[in-house]
Amino acid sequence: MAIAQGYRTQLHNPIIPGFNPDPSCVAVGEDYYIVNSSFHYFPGVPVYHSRDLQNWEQIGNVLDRPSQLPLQGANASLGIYAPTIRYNDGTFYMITTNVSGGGNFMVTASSPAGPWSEPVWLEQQGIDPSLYFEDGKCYMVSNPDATITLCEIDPATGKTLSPGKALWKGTGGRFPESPHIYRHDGWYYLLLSEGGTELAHRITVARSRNIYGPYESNPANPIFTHCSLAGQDSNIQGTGHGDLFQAADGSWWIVMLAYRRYGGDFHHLGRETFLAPVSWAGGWPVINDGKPLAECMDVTLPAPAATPVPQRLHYRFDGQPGPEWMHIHHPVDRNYQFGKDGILTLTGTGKGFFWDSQSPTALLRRQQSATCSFGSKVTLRGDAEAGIVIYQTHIGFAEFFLRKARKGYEAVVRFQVRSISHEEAVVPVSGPSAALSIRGCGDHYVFILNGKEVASMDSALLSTEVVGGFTGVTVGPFCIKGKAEFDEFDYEQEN
Ligand code: 6LW
Repeated sequence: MAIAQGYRTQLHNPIIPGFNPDPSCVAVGEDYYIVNSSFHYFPGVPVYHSRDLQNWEQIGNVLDRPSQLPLQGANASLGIYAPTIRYNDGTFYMITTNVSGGGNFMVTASSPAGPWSEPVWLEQQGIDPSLYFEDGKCYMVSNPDATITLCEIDPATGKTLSPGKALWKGTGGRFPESPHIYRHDGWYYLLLSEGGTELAHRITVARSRNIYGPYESNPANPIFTHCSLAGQDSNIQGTGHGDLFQAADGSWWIVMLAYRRYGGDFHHLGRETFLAPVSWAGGWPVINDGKPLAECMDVTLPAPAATPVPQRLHYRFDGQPGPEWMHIHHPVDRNYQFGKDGILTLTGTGKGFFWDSQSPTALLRRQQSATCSFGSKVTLRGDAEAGIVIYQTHIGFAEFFLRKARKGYEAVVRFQVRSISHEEAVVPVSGPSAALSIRGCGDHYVFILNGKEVASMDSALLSTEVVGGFTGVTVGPFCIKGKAEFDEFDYEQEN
């Protein structure tokens, strides 16, 4: 194969920071698309596009209609698990599992920005389904009974056309998952992750001359993990759940998830999407020359890439919000009014975030850097409770809000950490309006009322290790009860 003539540069990892786990990538010509899992959020499964592999723009969400995404009973550990994106014969496919409603399904589109079809439900269960197309046939793999299993399906109806064939259980690590099949130099490769999505996460691979097996395990397995001597000191941990792809210049790459730790062995931003180069040696894929991932890596990209710039976003809510904005479950539309004057008016439901089965009134986006700042000017209309939130799970969030006091109004900083609900600060304010902002400072947050610091919080208290879930923190305006106006929302982050 020709040696790739690319652009030597420094790659900044993660390529898609913040809560963007379980990445899958497809290359179509010089365009690259990544999808990620979304759990109990609506809309679900973000789609990112890039032409340089460094800078990724969210161009939509695959599941943007309630009919595609039943979320009843879902929480930050349920709902939509790992998606796979593939392209065949002019059609994009996204296959995933809704673990709280219906199991495995796929949707199709002629453009990854959408619209995507209604779900086609699939018979073979197990999580992390993937597709492989060859010679007019469509194969599906997933992991029922902790065994990677292959069947042929009719992609139009989802009907299974061949009985499930057990291919591999992995090398003996727990949770063999995230299977993908590829063809290279006459071999079929079966890429897996084992060890679970935490510290022991690892990527393993097997190969066969026949798609149905038998598959031989790579003697060098695991081919990638930070749960090793080389990786133990890295701040990046949990590396796994990879998907290989070949770029337009012939070079091979892998996207995978990993998380970065803050304030000890804690991560609150969620599992993020990382990129690494792949080479082939002795008929096996080698990831990043066997070296651990780093936040800055010397690589040869297929196209010149701009260095990512810090983001300063100034949201005026004067129309439908962009694709980065999400809700917990399906929103009650009438509770969100996007004014022509850029003012967002939210109406509370009386239910807050400590609630599993209903959508609280909140507009949330991923916190994509540990160093960031966000906030809004909030005005209550009468007896309301509203402000800004950092949300991880229904048992892990921090609210900074205004409410009516016995006399006048007050600003409150309230933490929910597992079973503890705690008011860290209660500060009188002169009227129903105040500027509320939160600064993320890596291992802690600072809460700022009208320009003055009033409280702080360890970000570890909102970490996955403490409050669970498969997600990462999201931030934004919310209203618990009554009505409140938000005069624009600012979000700034350092990379
Ligand atoms: C996902 C599984 C995993 O389905 O975590 O890290 C699960 N890997 O493959 C949820 O994200």
